[in-house]
Amino acid sequence: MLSRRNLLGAAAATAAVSTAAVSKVALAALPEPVLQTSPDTMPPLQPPNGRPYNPVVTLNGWTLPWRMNNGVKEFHLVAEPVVREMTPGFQAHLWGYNGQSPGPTIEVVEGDRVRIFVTNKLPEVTTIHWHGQRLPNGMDGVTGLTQPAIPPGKTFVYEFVARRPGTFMYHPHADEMVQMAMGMMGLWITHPKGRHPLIAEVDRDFCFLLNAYDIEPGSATPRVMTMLDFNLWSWNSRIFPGIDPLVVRHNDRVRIRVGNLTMTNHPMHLHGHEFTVTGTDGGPVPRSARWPEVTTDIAVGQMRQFEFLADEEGDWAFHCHKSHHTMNAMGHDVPTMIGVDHSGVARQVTQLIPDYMVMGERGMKDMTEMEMPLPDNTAAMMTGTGPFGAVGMGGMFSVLKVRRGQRPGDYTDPGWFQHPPGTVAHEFAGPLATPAQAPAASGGTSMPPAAVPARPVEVQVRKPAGGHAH
Ligand SMILES: [Cu+2]
Repeated sequence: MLSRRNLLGAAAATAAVSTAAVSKVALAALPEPVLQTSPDTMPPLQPPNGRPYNPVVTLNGWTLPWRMNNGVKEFHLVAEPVVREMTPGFQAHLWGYNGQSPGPTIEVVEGDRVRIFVTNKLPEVTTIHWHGQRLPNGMDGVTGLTQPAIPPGKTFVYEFVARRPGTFMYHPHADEMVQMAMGMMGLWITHPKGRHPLIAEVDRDFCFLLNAYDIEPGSATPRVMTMLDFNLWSWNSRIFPGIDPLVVRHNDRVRIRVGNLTMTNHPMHLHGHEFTVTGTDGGPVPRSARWPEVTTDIAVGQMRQFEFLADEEGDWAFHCHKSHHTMNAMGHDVPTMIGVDHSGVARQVTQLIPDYMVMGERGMKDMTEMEMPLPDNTAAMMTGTGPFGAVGMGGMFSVLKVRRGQRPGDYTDPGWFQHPPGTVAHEFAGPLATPAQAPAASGGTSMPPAAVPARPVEVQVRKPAGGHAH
């Protein structure tokens, strides 16, 4: 048996093995961990020391303060169980860092020497992998391969120079399936030192991670064995309407950085503007390789940063374009009832089950207004209220709010957009026209009768000659 004294000695030896470059003085003085439990979007953390940079805004998140120690930026991450409000009324029991899932964003500057203390308060081993970074192999955080796992109750230290500017993330490389399904992840931004030819200076710089959970309505802990059939699609472990709007000033240059740590791809779609993908976790995209988009697909384990000029005022939807990802917890067993008249059945069932409700015979939109009793701890499937009624969305959905009156650096929600008169789609009030019938080719049938034998069809392909037709 090891005595307590020997145990401490063993721990110190383990730490020394993995952190040969760290001085004993640094180890002796562990920085106080900073905790944050509010789900609100925190204002950007202006750097109090070190090289200056323009900080990011983590959607429904925050940036971890550091301690400067002889020119080294020291951070302290604590891996621990957390309670995350995913949307008002719905609390999830997740694992995260420093009081939250995702963990805090780490912001440093190209060339910074960074030392990160990682304390494990989980019931099992963990590590942290610094996704996308150039670093010494032994700092890469892969359990068993590049370091011993961090046992519960122990603190390890990572140290490296942030060599490359860009958008990165961190997550465990230990029991990953469980630990990422439980919400362990965070963003890492390395700002360029000075002006960079491929990295534009922007007025607003937002970041968030795509994550997904499978939490049975009425319960609070994710099912960690789920591979594809997640029921909560989130940004920074928040679901609409719990995701804060991205508030910008009219004509701001805006950058949005998104990382995907779910099990599927997410085509991110912005309304009202075109954007350009300016960087990935591999670095800035060469200018010659950039093109305009309104949707960019983000595959698993990828990061994308995209930029645009916010020159159209309004409340612009910004969401994943997979329609199932803009919904909240749902029963996947709900049959499609569109077009089925089951009022007779409903009457009979109601005699047995008074609360029975018929759903979906006119589509599912009715569910947005339905006063259906929900279990205590869950989110409505399609929810959110806008100035014109129910939004009928959930999951990976938010709003880009572009306002003339927004002050520089002000991220407070300006409320709903006041549309100029005559610029909102409205009911047509004129006389209705009789539907015109498009001329049919033969006898009014839209498909050729089956009896007609198939004949070879001659196709002529003509290249445009000379000028194009207009
Ligand atoms: Cu999606």
